[in-house]
Amino acid sequence: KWGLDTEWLGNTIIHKEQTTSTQHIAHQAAQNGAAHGTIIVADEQTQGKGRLQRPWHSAKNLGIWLSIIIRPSILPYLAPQLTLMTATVLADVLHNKGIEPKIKWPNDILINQSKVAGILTEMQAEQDQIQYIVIGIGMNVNHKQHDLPEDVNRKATSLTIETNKSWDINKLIQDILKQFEDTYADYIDNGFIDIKKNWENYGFRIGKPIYISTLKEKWAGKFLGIAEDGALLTTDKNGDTCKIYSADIDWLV
Ligand code: BT5
Repeated sequence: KWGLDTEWLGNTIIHKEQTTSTQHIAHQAAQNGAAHGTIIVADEQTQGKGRLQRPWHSAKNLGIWLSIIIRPSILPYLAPQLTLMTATVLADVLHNKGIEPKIKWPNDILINQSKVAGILTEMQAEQDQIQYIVIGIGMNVNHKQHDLPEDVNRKATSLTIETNKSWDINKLIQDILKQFEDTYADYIDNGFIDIKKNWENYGFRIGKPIYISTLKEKWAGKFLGIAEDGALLTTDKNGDTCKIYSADIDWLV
């Protein structure tokens, strides 16, 4: 049915017409032993989620609401690299279709400065061993403006709004999973180096001023790039270089 062109990714696909969140189903499946490469995909989510329990708007049949279970043998502290890797996967797929996406650290894909997709990476680890990671991908595809949420931190958009045509969601899923499998193979074989380079081609605001908000504070810094481990490299309040692992960034437009 799905017509995938992959070797291991999506060998098991759990499809739900409607579910709370594909992340939720993925955690359950992974805890019950679901294989590396299992995919959960929904036509509609009633409780789609972003980072920090924020809601993710997931309208019926209009977008890609998908979670991937992987079981990599990497150290847990490197898991944020997989968010950045997935962002390059989505950016490459869109780029290959003639769209010019940007990646906003850590997990947003933008087209014309509006958010078209987001990534949510969740990990289950014990000490230095990863049990599994769930990578959630949400992409607005065939939404018209009125199908999108308005109470969003950054203006939302969809592929249809940006390109004035409708898209085949199944084909996009095929392309994303193929690109994910290829990029993941490179990551496992060669580490983060190629991905970092590719990320920096798409990275939004590199070299420019940004606002950084962590749970504790907010300040203005300069976006210096990303570190080998996937952290954000920026300047702190004293102008010294620092590494940030978890934050939201923004900028003046
Ligand atoms: C994200 O979080 O961007 C991660 C989104 C991951 C969604 C996928 S869908 C499949 C899987 N199952 C799930 O339940 N989740 C994953 P974050 O950076 O925290 O951004 C969340 C913010 O984006 C919200 O607070 C809104 O402001 C905004 N937002 C919500 N829905 C949106 C949408 N459809 N398009 C654009 N922006 C949206």
